[in-house]
Amino acid sequence: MTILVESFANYRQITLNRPERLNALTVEMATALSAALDEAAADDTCRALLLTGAGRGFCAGQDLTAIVDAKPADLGHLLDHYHPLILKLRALPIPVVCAVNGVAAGAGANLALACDIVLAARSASFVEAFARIGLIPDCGGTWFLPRLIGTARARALAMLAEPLSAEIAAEWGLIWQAVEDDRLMAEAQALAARLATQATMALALTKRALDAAATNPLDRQLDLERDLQAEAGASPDHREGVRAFLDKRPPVFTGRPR
Ligand code: LHQ
Repeated sequence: MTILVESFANYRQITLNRPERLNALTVEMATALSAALDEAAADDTCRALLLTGAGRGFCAGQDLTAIVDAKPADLGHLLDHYHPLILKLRALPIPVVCAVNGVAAGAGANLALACDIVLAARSASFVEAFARIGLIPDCGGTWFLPRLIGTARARALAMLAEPLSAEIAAEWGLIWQAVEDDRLMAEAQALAARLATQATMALALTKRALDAAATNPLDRQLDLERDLQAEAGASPDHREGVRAFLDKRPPVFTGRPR
């Protein structure tokens, strides 16, 4: 199986599972991942997702053995499998934590960057490897990089294809945190479990607003915030949050829209 799905109390863990190839991506894997995202989204009890990789790597990007003889059009067709996955991850109405357990290269790096909160093991690295094989960063790389770390760093990473350590990635704001290798999964699971107890709908709407902000002018973004706030305000979790604050007790969120 190219991916493994484990269910915990309120969240699911998806593990990319081709460790002998550093979890390099194939169409089969992308299809399985896409189905796993759909299943997670359809399950009301699943209120967060954790994505990680089996073995010593997170994901080495496209499996190069599969494209060695590919025609130019084939590369485009391949991305027809990967790019919808990136959009699906961004639009998922639950938070997605990524635990980058080892090297994240090419599309694998950008798959990690598409997640909401990225933790990486201190020994992990990020490589926008595309330039090494005469390609451009895909799977959102040219969108995520400049937004996360600014154009100067984005251009150098994309053009030089040098590995970036987890620590510098965190320092630059490419990811949330670098953590000790032996603490990675415990911390990532604790984070997913914590997010799974939060007000799920508000988190989903927050994702939407943050993504829209990348292209909206301020006036349109303020209108969007007003509309989404009205939606969030109609949720039982909003009422519970306010009540819990006034009662001086921790809130108990259900994650249900009504
Ligand atoms: C691999 C791979 C790999 C196959 C390691 N494929 N076997 C999408 C579709 C359409 C158009 C094109 O673009 C894309 C998006 C992309 O992702 S393009 C970019 C593809 N990825 C790369 O170019 C990265 C290639 N890999 C590497 O540069 C290195 O393997 C990294 C830096 C990831 C890790 O280096 P090391 O830690 O030294 O490991 P390694 O190179 O020894 O790899 C371990 C094994 O995994 C090895 O196999 P072997 O049989 O010798 O043990 C590699 O051949 C295999 N492997 N990446 N992408």
